[in-house]
Amino acid sequence: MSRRALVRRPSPRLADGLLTHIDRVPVDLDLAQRQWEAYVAALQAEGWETIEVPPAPDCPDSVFVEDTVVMYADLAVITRPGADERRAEVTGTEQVLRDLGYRIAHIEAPGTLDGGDVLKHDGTVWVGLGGRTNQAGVDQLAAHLAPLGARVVGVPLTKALHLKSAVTALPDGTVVGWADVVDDPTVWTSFLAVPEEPGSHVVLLDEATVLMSSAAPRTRALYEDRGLRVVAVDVTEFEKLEGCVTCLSVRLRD
Ligand code: CIR
Repeated sequence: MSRRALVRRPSPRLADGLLTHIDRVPVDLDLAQRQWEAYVAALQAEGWETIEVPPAPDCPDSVFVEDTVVMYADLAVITRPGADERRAEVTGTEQVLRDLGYRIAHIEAPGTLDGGDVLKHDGTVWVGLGGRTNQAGVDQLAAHLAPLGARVVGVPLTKALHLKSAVTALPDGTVVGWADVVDDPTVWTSFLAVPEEPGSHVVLLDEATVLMSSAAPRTRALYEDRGLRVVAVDVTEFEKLEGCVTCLSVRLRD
């Protein structure tokens, strides 16, 4: 199985990105660029080939490429982002995935769905129903993924921007989250509350390795105690825009 990941370099307008739950603080563009390069280098060092989606300099949030597509096996479901300001971002992602040979489907109006709301593990796809993703979006995703055997489950999301701002999953399926922003942890049979908010975001690099923010050292230790290897990166400039490690890439596994 090849391991490839889409990434998209930051827009020069990154500092104008949308904010919903936090106040705007100055963003250091040069530092953001360096952090992005280090993030990409970390993926590559772990054996992931990175593929750049053409930059979208006019779209401040375009670096958060995760929101533009949901991958499932050989199918790319191009999203219809919940924020109008982000709708133009999907074009570049679709073109790259088409050129790579993936089958393409679309979320269409009145549906909205952001990739950051979609958490997949072992055939189950949880989708946060919050400010960005609506029921029509979830229903359309379920229809696209049903032939592939996926079970799509809508979950309430009122306290975080995206589902994956609140929870992600470890390789063994344990869902990890920052309890303050998780509406209903009983959705998951195995839920682990982590001690730091940025610790709830992990990108699975392989069955024993996770990528996470270096802003959560206690959570890192907790994961290491569970036998995981942790790769940590600085993503402070993206965290200022409500982004995290998951939003900055889309893993392709076929
Ligand atoms: C937004 O509000 O859309 C961006 N400022 C942050 C998007 C982060 N993406 C994600 O959590 N998947």
